Amino acid sequence: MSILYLSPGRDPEPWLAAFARAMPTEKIVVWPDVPDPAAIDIALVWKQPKGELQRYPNLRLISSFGAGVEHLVTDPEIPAHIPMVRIVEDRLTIGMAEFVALHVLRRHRWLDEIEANQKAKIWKWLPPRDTPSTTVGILGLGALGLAAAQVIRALGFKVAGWSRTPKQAEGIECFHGQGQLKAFLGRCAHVACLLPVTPETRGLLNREAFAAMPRGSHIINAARGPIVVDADLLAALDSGHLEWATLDVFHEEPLPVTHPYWTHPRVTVTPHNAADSLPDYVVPTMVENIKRVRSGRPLLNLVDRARGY
Ligand code: NDP
Ligand code: OXD
Repeated sequence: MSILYLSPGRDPEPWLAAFARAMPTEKIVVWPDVPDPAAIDIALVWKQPKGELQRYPNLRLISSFGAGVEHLVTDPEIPAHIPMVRIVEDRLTIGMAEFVALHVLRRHRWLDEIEANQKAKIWKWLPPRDTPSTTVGILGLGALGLAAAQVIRALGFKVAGWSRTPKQAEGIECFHGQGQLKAFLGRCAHVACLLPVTPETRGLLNREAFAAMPRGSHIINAARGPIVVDADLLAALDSGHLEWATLDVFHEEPLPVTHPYWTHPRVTVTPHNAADSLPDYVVPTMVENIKRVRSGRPLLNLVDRARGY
C-alpha cells in the first residue's frame, strides 16, 4: 500500500525527504498524479478539493498536515468510517506560545510606539504597565491554548482561560461555555484566540464580544479568520474601544491587498505563521499514527467529527 500526499500548493520535497528518513521503504504518491487510487491506504491532507477523498476505496486513515481540521470536517463526502487525526506536536505548540508571548509583550511594553518614536527621533518615556495586575485571556484551553497560558503565567501575568467544557489548570482562572464568555472577556487586557473554527465559534468575536472587553484592550487572533467579524473589529478599533489587534489568520488568505487591515494604524498583520508544521518535527507524529492504524492500535489525536475539532 502507498501513502498519498495531498496538499495543493505546498512543496512536497521537504516532506518526502523527512518521510524517506523516517520510513525509508514507504512509497509516497504526490497528488494529483495518482496512477492507482486503490493502492492508497493513508492520506496526508491539507485543503483538499472537496470530494477528492472518496476516490480511494482502501483508505484507512486521513492525517491533517496541521492542527486545524476544518478542511476535513466540512467535507461531507469523506466516508464516515475513515478516522481523521490532526497534529499535536511540541515544536508547533511551543511556536504558538512564543507567538502569543511575543505579541502580548510587544503591546505591554509599548514596542510599536517606541519603534515609531525612534523613526521620528523622539525620546519619550512611556509609563510602565504593571504585569502582575494585567490579565491575559486565552480563548481555547486545548493543546495550544494551555501551553500559551502557561508561558504567559511564567512571565508573571494573571491568566484566564475559556473553553467549551469545564477545566482546572493551576494558576489559570478557568471559564467555560457561552454563559461565562462575557465574565471572561471583561477581565482581560489581552485576549488571544486559539479556538478551532466550528459552527459555534464562527463569528464569536463580534460587536458584543468586543464591547465586553475592557476599553484599551488588545485582541490576538492566531486561530482562524472566520472567528472574527471584521467589520465589528474595525469599528471597535476605530471607536478607540480596542487599542490594538494582532491578526495572523483571515477570512481570505493571503489577505487581499485592498483589505483595511493592511494599513490600519493599530493592526499588526502576520502571514499565518504563528505556529508552522515543520516536516522534521511533524513527520514522526504522522508515522506513529500510520504504524498504529496498520497494526490495529488506537490512534493519537483523533478528530471528533460531530464536535468539529
Ligand atoms: P484543541 O482541539 O487542542 O483545543 C481547542 C480548544 O478550544 C479546547 O479547549 C476546546 O474546548 C475549545 N473550544 C472548542 N470549541 C469551543 C466552543 N464552542 N466554546 C468554547 N471553547 C471551545 O486545538 P489546538 O489547541 O491544537 O488548536 C486550536 C486551533 O489553532 C486550531 O484549530 C487551528 O485552527 C489553530 N492553529 C493556528 C495556527 C497558526 O499558525 N495560526 C497553527 C496551529 C493551529 P474543550 O477543551 O472544552 O474541548
Ligand atoms: C494549523 C495551521 O492548523 O497551520 O496547524 O494553521
